[in-house]
Amino acid sequence: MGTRMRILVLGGDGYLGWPTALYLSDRGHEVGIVDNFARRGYDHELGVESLVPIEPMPVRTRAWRELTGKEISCYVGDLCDADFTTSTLREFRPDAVVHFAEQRAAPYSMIDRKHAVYTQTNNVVGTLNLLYAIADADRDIHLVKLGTMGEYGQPNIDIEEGWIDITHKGRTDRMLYPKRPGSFYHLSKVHDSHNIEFACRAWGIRATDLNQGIVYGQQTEQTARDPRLATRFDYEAVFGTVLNRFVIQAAVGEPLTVYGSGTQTRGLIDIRDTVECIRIACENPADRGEFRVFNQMTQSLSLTAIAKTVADTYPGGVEIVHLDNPRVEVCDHYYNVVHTRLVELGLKPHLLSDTLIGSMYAIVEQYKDRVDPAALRPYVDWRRTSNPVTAG
Ligand code: NAD
Ligand code: USQ
Repeated sequence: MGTRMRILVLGGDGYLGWPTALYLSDRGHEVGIVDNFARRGYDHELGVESLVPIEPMPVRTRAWRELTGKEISCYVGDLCDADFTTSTLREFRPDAVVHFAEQRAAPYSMIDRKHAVYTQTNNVVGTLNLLYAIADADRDIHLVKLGTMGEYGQPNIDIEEGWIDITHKGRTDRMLYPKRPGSFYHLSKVHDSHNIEFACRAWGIRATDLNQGIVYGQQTEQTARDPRLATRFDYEAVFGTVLNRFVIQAAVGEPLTVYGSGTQTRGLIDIRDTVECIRIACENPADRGEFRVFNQMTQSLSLTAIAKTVADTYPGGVEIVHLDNPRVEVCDHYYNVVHTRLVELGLKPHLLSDTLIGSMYAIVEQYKDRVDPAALRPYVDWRRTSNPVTAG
């Protein structure tokens, strides 16, 4: 390993933040976690829970200490509280801050006005407070921010890594790649990207925006060491993401719910690659004043191809249904994404395989009694300005 770094993981209680904190700690870095446990609150609000039970943070960190002798310090608070954010940075003195701490479900942001406003306030204000905290505490701190492939939408030209050279009326400039996202959640990430790029120019901050595709899988080498270290596994229609949902639907004998034609294509990434991408980004910081963008995905697949892959690997019969699409999204479109920069820095991708899907079936089998079939049905319709908060 190279230099031991101090890394603060914001949103470290979440699906990706927790495995990332363990991975970085395992690699010898000094890790701290920040979270306000909002995600556990959304479960309560929606009347759902993770398929795999998750332990409270003190139990998680104690288990990690027992198994490895390593400490992970935890700061409980809200990034929207500027004093908390600045004082936490001053106290922990990170070399890098990994920022996962946002409301991340597109359907949650589309429930109604209140949820859209909450999502954009939480995400944009939290990130803005963080930018001020870095500028005031130490401008050398490298911000590693989780963005999303959905910022770009599905343009009819190749998607570059954040920046594009445009020639217009005979003049050329390097500009941020144009964005056309598909929900108020995805829009919050676009607003963040613009704010971060400006902070890099204004204050000389160093930042990496990771435009990540849809993550699948539930275990990493570290979370698998003890059930107390498990991360969440969402399957319901608001927080459950497509591949994870399809695996769980297949395993409990429910049809796989493809929205619309299924010709929509998305970028995907295995959770084991997510944690490695974060390590790579932290250990290879952006330059002072640089706003660097990596497209953090390893392969593109249509929804139909994802459903077929899952159905083909399940030993029993699996039905695939096409539901009226509750979202407003383009179905037939061009999709060609450049995603070479993380590979150039050493990422060796795990592509979607039968073995991985098989190991996910084993996890579902263990907890399938916890699945509430009613929670699988989508009920947030993009065309309405008011939707129910819970299924049923
Ligand atoms: P998650 O909801 O499981 O985790 C986010 C964590 O942030 C939660 O523990 C939550 O309590 C915390 N949080 C939210 N707002 C906060 C605030 N204001 N202050 C402090 N803590 C706060 O989400 P996830 O799936 O782990 O995703 C993490 C990040 O990665 C998100 O930014 C998301 O947009 C991005 N991302 C996720 C995926 C995916 O497929 N899961 C794909 C691409 C990008
Ligand atoms: N979909 C189905 N059936 C389902 C669920 C979803 O067909 O049962 C479709 C959706 O219509 C959409 C696609 O699958 O076309 C992806 O939906 P999703 O819920 O898996 O993912 P999305 O809403 O895009 O959001 C997720 C994460 C978000 C992250 C994003 C990465 O929740 O935090 O930013 O993936 S990306 O898609 O690249 O923007």
